Amino acid sequence: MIDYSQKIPNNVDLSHDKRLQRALEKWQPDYIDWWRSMGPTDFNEKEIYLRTAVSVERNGWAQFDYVQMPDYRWGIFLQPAEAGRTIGFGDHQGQEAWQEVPGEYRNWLRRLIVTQADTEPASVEQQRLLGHTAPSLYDLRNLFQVNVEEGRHLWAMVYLLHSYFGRDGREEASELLERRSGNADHPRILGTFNEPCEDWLSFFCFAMFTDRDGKFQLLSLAESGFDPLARTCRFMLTEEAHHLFVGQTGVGRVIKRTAELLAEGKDPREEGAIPFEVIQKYIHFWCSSSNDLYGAEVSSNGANFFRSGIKGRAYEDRYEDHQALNDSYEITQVEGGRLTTEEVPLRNAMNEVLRDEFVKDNLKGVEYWNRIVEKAGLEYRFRLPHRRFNRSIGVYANHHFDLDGNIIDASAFEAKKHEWLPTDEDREYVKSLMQKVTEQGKYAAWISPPPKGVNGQPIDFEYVRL
Ligand code: BYC
Ligand code: FE
Ligand code: FE
Repeated sequence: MIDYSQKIPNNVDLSHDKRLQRALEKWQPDYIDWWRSMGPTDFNEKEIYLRTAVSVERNGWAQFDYVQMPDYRWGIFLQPAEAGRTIGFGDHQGQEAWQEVPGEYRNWLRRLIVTQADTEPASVEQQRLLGHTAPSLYDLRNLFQVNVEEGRHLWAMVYLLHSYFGRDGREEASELLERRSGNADHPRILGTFNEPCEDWLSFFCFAMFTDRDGKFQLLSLAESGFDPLARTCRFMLTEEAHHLFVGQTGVGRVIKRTAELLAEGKDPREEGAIPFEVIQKYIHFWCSSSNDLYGAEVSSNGANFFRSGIKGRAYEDRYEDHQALNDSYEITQVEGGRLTTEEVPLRNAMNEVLRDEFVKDNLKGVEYWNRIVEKAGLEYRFRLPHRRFNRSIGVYANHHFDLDGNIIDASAFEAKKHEWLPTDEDREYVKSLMQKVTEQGKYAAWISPPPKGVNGQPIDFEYVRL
């Protein structure tokens, strides 16, 4: 007999839940196969200094030790239940939170959970080759930490599918291991998760912007009236913070390296570093792609999710009115090639409300980057592209905009595109710098070392035993 509490750390009483055990017994080997074939290549036998969550207590969710990734103890954790929790928004506000899936919302809930779940393995697939070109052992370890935690996020969602959605939940759980990032015939569900992520500047931008979509989607699902989903997402957010840290400080360290060279009067290209303009183009690309992840500006799906109490707003308790029935939201539309504004009922603008929070949070990261540039005594400033720029989803999708959100025609966009988005040459240049550095305490020439190591360890610690 398998000792579940050892193999699968959990706070869902797995050792007494026969149904869940049976479902997981079938799914777990497929997951490991998927990890071995689609997860990080070639590092499965290496010892990595990783953090594992073994309980939800303060001292249990961050245990550090050397582990081989396939032996990582992917656990199932929910934030402890809050006695008497009620639904915080929408038409069911004030009613007792649901411990089982309400029949009338079953399909919507399943779709939201599957969409969330699908992003987790997708990101691992996107990042699978990066281990070969890591700029240091510290960064290599951070990559793998992110990867195993995205794996755990998949477990978290599969737990919900297995426990609450019966047979079709089990089928969805299998399909999560079958879709493939970037595969034309069987792609991942959301756009950004099919984009190649083949160099470390892309990885850092992904962790900055795309994982930040994760943060806000999780925050809004953490408000859900379906209590197991809310509690699952709350615990996932504790891990998400590290992913955002990797993204923001990763880009920051690339900027710092270039800034120091410029301050010494050197040409970054000659020193094997990445020019600011190229970094800025990567920011434009990943930020605009991640803007798409909030869906359409005007969305009846969004309204339904809110009305039914299954997906709220981030930080719902900061709002006074949890009904959102009396207010409207001004959406900028495109009509006859010009920008116009339209008032829509607030409930139909929930995707846009969440995107607002995302943009605000991104701006703090950009300010952090600009402090690095400023400290080096340089004039250059990084920026976000306007949310209308380079969109593939929503009301701006079939139009062209400049970085400030002004509408322009297709030829004007074509003429400027190479200044705004990474060109083939930019990508080739960045890729040419991606040579692995595996000596303890050494860092590639295009990135500055971190100010401190992981879990109080020094920056020249043996984070990966190669
Ligand atoms: N790409 O009403 P609309 C993370 C579809 S990231 C392709 O605008 P709705 C992580 C949409 O499905 C967080 N298709 O959208 C990060 C709909 O299709 P149908 C992920 C898209 O329904 C890094 C149609 O367009 N979490 O955790 O409000 C590493 C128009 O519908 C896209 C979630 O997404 C797109 N970008 O959907 C690892 C939370 N956007 O029905 C992990 C769960 C929209 O017409 N998902 N479509 O066929 C949701 O809350 C919602 O499904 C969405 C918006 C936010 C995606
Ligand atoms: Fe995740
Ligand atoms: Fe993440």
